[in-house]
Amino acid sequence: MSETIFNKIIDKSIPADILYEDDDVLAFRDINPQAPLHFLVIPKKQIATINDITPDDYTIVGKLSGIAALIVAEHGEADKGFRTVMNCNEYGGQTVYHIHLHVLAGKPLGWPPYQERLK
Ligand code: DGP
Repeated sequence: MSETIFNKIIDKSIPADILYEDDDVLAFRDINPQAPLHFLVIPKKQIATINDITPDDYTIVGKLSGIAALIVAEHGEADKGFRTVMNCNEYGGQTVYHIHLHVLAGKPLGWPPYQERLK
């Protein structure tokens, strides 16, 4: 599996605005924010896509949501609400092949996220 830019953020060879870190999870602000608070929560272990998650990863993948909620609460946005999204592959809009939970908060978020008709 080829490394991604997120490995460089994990090993601190490129900077990021880090919001949370422990032995197996890192959270940092998205470089191209789509909401007043937009950050990514990633496992330090590289898992390329949701399709590559194995049962051994279920605990860490669940932890991404728990840490997301913790950080949103720290920013005072938990009660108003927020959205988490994990894109997968081309049709899902994934551009970095190291799974990451997008967390968007701080404004009302439209739903559905696009207006194309179902084919
Ligand atoms: P996705 O399209 O779901 O794969 O989202 C990838 C996100 O990663 C995108 O919203 C922008 C963000 N991103 C890409 N490169 C960097 C980077 O070098 N630093 C930070 N902080 N975010 C990045």
